[in-house]
Amino acid sequence: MSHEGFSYRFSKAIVREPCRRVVDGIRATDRGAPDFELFKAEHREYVRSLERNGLEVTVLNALEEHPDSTFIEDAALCLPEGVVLMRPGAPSRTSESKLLSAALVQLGHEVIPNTSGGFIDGGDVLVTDSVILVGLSGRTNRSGFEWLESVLAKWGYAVEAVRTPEQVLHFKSDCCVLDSDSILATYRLARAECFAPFRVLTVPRGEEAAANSVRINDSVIVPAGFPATAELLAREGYAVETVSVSQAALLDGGLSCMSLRF
Ligand code: CIR
Repeated sequence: MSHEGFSYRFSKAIVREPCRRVVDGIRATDRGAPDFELFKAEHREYVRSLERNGLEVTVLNALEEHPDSTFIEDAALCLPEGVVLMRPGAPSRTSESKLLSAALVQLGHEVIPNTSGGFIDGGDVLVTDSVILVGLSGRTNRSGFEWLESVLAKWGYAVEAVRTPEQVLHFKSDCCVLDSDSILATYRLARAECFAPFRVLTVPRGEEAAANSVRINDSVIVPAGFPATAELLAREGYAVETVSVSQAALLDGGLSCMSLRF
């Protein structure tokens, strides 16, 4: 059940090592394949920044047959009541949640299997302190949403379906929680008016990718290379850290998708 800070105060995280085949990961626009060694180095830095911010991080082995499996957030949703398996909407990613499930059970987590006939990606699920927003997208459909809603309703969560703008991969590609009352979002998402009771800080134009930041305990981790967003957040009183995700970005991935936080 939610409480102040529920959506950004964490003590643990699970990440998955990028595999060699990460270079074959899905991308909407081909701007070149990521460099495997650089991807790994950036991933290590990412893990360090989670640790610096107080998280105990479990690093799962790379899954060689699953190029996108380092984007672990799409395969599950971690809540205090249990881990809810997602059903990723990209055909090449559907089996990731089953493989993750086995690892989570080994780690002692209560895992709720996905029995939905639809699709739902964790990247479309924004957990805030007061409501869980689910962006319908190219990866998450109405029946995937309705299934998640029914699971979360049993635990007392308010869940709402919203729309992910067409050109955006996942709802959280374009927004993140800053605190109990505030969201960071792109103009195109803020315009969709799905954040009604929240204060919305909009990412300066040209820095849209910086909306995929993550608040972790006392810091907001922002992707490197977006100085206007970092400055905006610092001016608003947030402690900002930057981490480079240049290689994940080539596969439309960002900071939030590379960990499960709880
Ligand atoms: C994909 O297209 O599924 C991956 N290449 C990137 C997934 C990024 N995940 C996320 O935004 N939650």
